[in-house]
Amino acid sequence: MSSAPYTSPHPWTAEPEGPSPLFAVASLLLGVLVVALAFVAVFMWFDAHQARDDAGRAADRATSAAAAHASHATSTSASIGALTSYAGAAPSNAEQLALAHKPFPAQLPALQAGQVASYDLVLKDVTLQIAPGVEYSSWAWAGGAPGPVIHVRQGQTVKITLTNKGAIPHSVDFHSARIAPNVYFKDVNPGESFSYSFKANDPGVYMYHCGTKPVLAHIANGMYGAIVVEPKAGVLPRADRNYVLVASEWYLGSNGLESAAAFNMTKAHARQPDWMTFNGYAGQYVTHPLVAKPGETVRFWVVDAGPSIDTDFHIVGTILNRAWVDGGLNSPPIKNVQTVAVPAGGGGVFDVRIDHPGLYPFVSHAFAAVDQGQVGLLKVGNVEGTMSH
Ligand SMILES: [Cu+2]
Repeated sequence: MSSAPYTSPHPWTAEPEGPSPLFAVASLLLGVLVVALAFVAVFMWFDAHQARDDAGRAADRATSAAAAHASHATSTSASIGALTSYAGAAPSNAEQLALAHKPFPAQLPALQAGQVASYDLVLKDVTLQIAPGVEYSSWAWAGGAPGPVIHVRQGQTVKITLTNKGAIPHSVDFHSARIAPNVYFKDVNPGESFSYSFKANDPGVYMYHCGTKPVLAHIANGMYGAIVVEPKAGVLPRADRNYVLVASEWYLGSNGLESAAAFNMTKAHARQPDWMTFNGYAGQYVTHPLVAKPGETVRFWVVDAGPSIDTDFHIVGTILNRAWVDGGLNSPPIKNVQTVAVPAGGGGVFDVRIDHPGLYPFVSHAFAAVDQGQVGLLKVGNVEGTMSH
């Protein structure tokens, strides 16, 4: 005996006891409703989460503002929440102050004789002028920021002694060294000294800086400098003058006119500096130009200390005859170029020969940097006056 094959009365279901069409439609609608409700619930959760975050941020801002107000906006970076720009702040006697300012010596210092070149670096919390009348509470070097220019010959052993006269631990990281950072770039406690050596095998111009966390704050506060590792004698074309420029940014928690400004981490994270400088002081080589005679070859050793913004090195009114990109001197230079990028944490070596007397501005051609102070003049020949560009 066999039963007739089963045939479902409902083509949309294979279930022997399938639901009625009405029940199926109702189920479908219910399903859609459940899914829709789930979406609504998820959106509401997101919305609530967002609102809570917004409220949290607003509360943080309010707390920060109150704290900043209470501390006159100068004590700590964490107390400053806004991105107010203090670019261009200047007292009425800014011009006299700029003239009275003693510029950071840009001339490449002499080499030390012998197999070992020894350098003592002293870290110190000092109040610096970073623009005419603008004071900044830095963590920098005994002589301010940048640190002393170090000049060694390829093959020399560089002996660094770091003494920490600051209030918190610091360290020093040399980009020209090939040594274990955990061993040599270690934190040195206040009041202590630490020495290490490395062999300067790689010619070029390099950054050195404090590498203690948060590195952004330590560099932005002034803990950076340049080391020139000159190739063996006769390798480079002759230069009549050598100038070292260290580009950097300053992030201020106040305008620095009434009292010294402190570092502002919010602006540093946003990469919104108030001032940008060569060798630590806005426009110092506009009022005190670097000099050359017509026809001389001038070599610029440029480091961009950042901490975060590149420098697009350019000299107005001429073309860079030779450019060693990224500061390494093992490769041949590129020739006759207008602008060369120097990355944050990198360097560049630039030769220029100018035949006609005049005032030739050197700039970062990312022009916001010029307005913020990263500009100087190369005065070729005996020409009068000054110019800003
Ligand atoms: Cu430091």
